[in-house]
Amino acid sequence: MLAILLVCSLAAVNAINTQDIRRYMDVSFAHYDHSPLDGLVEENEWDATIYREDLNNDTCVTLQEYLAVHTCPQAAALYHHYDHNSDSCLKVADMSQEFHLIDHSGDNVVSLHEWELYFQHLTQKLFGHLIHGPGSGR
Ligand SMILES: *[C@@H]1O[C@H](CO)[C@@H](O)[C@H](O)[C@H]1NC(C)=O
Ligand SMILES: [Ca+2]
Ligand SMILES: [Ca+2]
Repeated sequence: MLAILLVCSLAAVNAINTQDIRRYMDVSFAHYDHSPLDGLVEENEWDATIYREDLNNDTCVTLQEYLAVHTCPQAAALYHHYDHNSDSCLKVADMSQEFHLIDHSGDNVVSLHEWELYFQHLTQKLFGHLIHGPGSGR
């Protein structure tokens, strides 16, 4: 999924600042928003990204499949974050659960603002030690 490209890009840069993070997030949002292209990310746009990682088409994305698609060192941490019920299968249900976390306002669509908040929290949670910026105390 493109979300991991975002996270990998962020983690790959040593001294990233909050301005870079925002630019990466805006680009990734635009990639997700395509059907329909309406300035919002709908759940179908979010959930569909999992099919590309399901290499054997059995509706379960294993860690092995995930790491075959995403080779950055942070991929395993992100996989475990998304695997909500820890059954070692990323499924549409996991993606759906995550979507509703991103949709903070609960209106079943994700705005750019919700997207930015979510990825700020996610990157802080998983890779906070890598992110430098105003207010980070470094
Ligand atoms: C899985 O589905 C994709 C897209 O429909 C197809 O390109 C691919 O060959 C399929 N892979 C297997 C192992 O069936
Ligand atoms: Ca859309
Ligand atoms: Ca699979």
